[in-house]
Formats: sequence, C-alpha cells, structure tokens
Amino acid sequence: MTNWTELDQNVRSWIKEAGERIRHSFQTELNIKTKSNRNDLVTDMDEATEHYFTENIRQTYPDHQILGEEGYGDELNELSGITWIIDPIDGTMNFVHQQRNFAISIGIYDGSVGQLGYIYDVVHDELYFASKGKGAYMNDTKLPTLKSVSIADAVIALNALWVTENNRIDHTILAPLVRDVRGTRSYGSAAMEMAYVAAGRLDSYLTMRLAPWDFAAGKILIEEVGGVVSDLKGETLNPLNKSSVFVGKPGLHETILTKYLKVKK
Ligand code: 2AM
Ligand code: CA
Repeated sequence: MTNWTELDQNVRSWIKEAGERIRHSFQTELNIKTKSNRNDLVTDMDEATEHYFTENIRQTYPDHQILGEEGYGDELNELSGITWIIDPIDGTMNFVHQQRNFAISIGIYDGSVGQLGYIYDVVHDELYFASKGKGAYMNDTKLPTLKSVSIADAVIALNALWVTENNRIDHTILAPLVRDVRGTRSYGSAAMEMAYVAAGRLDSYLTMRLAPWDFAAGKILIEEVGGVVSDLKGETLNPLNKSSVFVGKPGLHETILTKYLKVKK
C-alpha cells in the first residue's frame, strides 16, 4: 500500500531542493545544447534536475515507474502501478533567455488515474498542487472551483505560431477566436499555462503538440478545480502519448470546441 501522505512530503522536499539548485545555477554559466531543432534547448540543469528526481525516486520507491523528458526514466508501454511523469524544466527557452516563466512539473499516476500534480514556479517559489478529490492549492491558498466565462471576457493562452501558416493546424481556424476574446497571452511553458488556468489567471490554453511530461501535472490540477482537459478534438488525453492540448473553464471549453474548432458534439 502506498503511503500517499509520506509520498507527498517527499515530493515537496525534493521539489524545493531542486528549485534551490536551479536558482543557484543562475550564478553559474549554463551549458546549452539543442535537441530536435535549433530552438529545442536543453541545459545541464534540465539533465541534473531530472537525474536528481530519478535517483531519489528509485532509492525510495524502487517499484515505481518513471517517465521523464531527459531520458533518465523508463521506457513505458503502459501505465500500471505508480508512475511519475516528470518535466524537470518546462519552458527551457524561458529558463535560458529570461530566467523566469519556467516550472518543474510532476504528475503522479496510479494506473491511468492522476493522483497528485505539482507545478513549481521556481523563481516565484509558488507551488501549484492538486490531490485528486482533495482540492488544489497555490502554496497554502486553496484554489476555487472555476466558473464559466464568456468569449468576450476571456483571456486565453496560445502561441502566435498557430495563427501563421504551420503544419499542424489550418491557421485560419484560430484567427476568429483571437479576434473575439478579450486578450491572448503566450508564456512559453505549458505547465505554467495550465497552472494559470487552474488558478483562474487564464481562462483557456490551447496548443498543437505537447509531450506527456508537459501536461501530466496540469491535467490533474485543472480537473480538480472543475476545468476541462482534452485534445483539440475534445478527446481525452492519454498521459503516455504526445497530443494537442486544449484546456479551459467549463462552458468556455465547450463554446470554443463547438463554435471555433467546429467539433460536433
Ligand atoms: P519544454 O520547455 O519542456 O521543452 C513551449 O512551447 C512549450 O511546449 C513548453 O512547455 C515546451 O516544453 C513544450 N515543447 C517544446 N517543444 C516541444 C515538442 N517538440 N514537443 C512537445 N512539447 C514541446
Ligand atoms: Ca523540459
């Protein structure tokens, strides 16, 4: 049997320690490499942070599975038992260029059910946390249940790329949405954007392609406060697959899905 209280305490102390190490790294020179393309960055801190988490998890919970962006985890074919889905630094481009707007993201799944979600804004020392069925918090403040909002009053997050010609979506689809909402934002960290939706700072966030570690924790947080999490077609996300991601307040999610994305319900 898993002692969830003890596990939660461990995650919190590891996250705080990892955050401390990342903040400390601002004083030293980063080693920056590129991955799939010249804008896909990874630093020695991404790797060191994931390594730190995986070492601790393997030592304390040898029977748990780990899925991590930087490859220190396991090759997973299924979600069985307890799985940690980790992005050590979500928003690496921001980490490198801005030293802010990045987060540590950890989702802990029991089978396919998200149980604990943590998104830690390292620079502001803000921990967004949700425990399934037990509420969501920003540090010690409980996050209220999300209420619907109209399109005209909504602030939504999306990358400007999706309203220019691209190979993932017809760029004319989202232009009317951008015109009709109160405002758009783009923070460049999916985890943080999802934490902001959970906290009510954003009303919706949509993006064409994320990896499981980008959305695993955010999904748990948003669902815990009554928000809706799906892909761009309105389908459930599989935490083992890459996918488009579309999250939002209840009501608003449905309106965007049916009126703008033209998904038939
Ligand atoms: P990262 O910083 O951990 O790589 C920025 O657009 C957001 O999308 C970030 O959350 C970033 O996560 C993620 N991201 C960037 N490139 C990606 C890719 N090729 N596949 C999936 N997610 C990506
Ligand atoms: Ca990352």
